[in-house]
Amino acid sequence: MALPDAGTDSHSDTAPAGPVLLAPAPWVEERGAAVRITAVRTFLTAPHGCPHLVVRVETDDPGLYGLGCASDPQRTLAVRSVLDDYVAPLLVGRDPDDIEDIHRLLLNSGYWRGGSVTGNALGGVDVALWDLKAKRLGVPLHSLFGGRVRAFAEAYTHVDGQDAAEIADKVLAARERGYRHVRIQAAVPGADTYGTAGGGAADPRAVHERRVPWDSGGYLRHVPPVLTRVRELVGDDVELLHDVHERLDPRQAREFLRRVEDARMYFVEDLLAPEDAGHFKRLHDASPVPLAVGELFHDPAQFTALLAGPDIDFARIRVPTLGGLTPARKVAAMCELRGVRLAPHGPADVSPVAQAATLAMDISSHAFGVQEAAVFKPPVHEVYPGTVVAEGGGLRPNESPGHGVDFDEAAARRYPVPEPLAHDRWALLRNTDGSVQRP
Ligand code: GCO
Ligand code: MG
Repeated sequence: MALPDAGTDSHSDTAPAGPVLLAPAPWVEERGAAVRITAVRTFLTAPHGCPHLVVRVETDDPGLYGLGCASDPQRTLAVRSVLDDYVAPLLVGRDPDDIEDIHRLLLNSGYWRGGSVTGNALGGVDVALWDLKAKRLGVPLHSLFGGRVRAFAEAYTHVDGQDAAEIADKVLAARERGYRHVRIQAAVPGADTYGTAGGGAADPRAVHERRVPWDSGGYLRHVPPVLTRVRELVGDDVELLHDVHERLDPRQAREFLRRVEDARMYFVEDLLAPEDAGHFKRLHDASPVPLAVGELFHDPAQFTALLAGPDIDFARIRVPTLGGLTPARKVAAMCELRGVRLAPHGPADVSPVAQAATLAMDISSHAFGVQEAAVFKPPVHEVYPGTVVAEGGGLRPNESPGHGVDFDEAAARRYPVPEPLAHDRWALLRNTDGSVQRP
């Protein structure tokens, strides 16, 4: 028996005539709406290799649509189901202008709060609605957020290597390309180290077959002197960042900060896993090394807890996971008021649609610090016309209406998501004692 629509008494056997618009906005019922949402469509594609999930919110105004990104490489199909099976039916018939109302309604609709799957689904819709609103008004998205406060967003790129000399050479080469901020990842001999060739997420099956154990103690002994040596080799005319990727426990984290002080890092990212975030205050009070955290946060409350002190220096907001620009901009405003800077997440598993949306926030926020800037492979530019490319170490938003990035469905079909989805890559590492390593 089909479940009764929520618009009817679950004990009645008379189904409503057609789909019921649940909790309709009374102001829309009174005065109507210029346009209505007619469909929420999702598209899977992988032009860079990692899965992207694009959301397209369509309206009864032909040619007027908004694009969002709900890309979660670890749970792509689950996010797509939330969108297709739960969110889309709830949105059809609504006024796309009522972004805050829709965001709260979608949050409530799941009842049980949060989680990255819900976050990414809501994030995809939210960015699409902001894109739609700006397109309807004929303005670039940052104009809706108060306009520009900077000409470009400072960008950082990634380099990695087997030793300090190799890393330093790559840093200097990146500096030559105009980057003033460079993330450096050092391989730990015999370990699958995040962010280095073959380590971490690079090749999940190879990591699985290699069965190389992870040794946090080895990472703690090996990496700080490499970071310090890189600083000695490249000098102070470039900002150096490092991503610990949650590989240390609080005791090791405290020691790590002590050992990297002379590297004069711009920030050290994800020193702890979100589950250990309660230790950030003590670490932040004890060390001059700037701390960045947040790409794993799916609830703004995870940021507000750390901004109260503040116990961090940079908020690594991942716009899709946090639920879109609506919550992200609220965290950004709090960062501005608390003296914390933005360093939004943006590797290649965040599509150019989300990158452009994040850039609209960066360019219009006084809290902005630096933006992670993926270097996308050529097929990405074919699938996403308008993809923003870092120039001179900075990202400049398009001035076209909306976030300025489009989506070519035909091109997207030429880059299907590889099967099986590399969604299990973060579950493959075990510690030397055989326990699973928490990424
Ligand atoms: C970063 C991140 C990524 C994540 C990836 C997970 O700082 O760019 O740590 O590399 O690991 O986005 O899907
Ligand atoms: Mg990271």
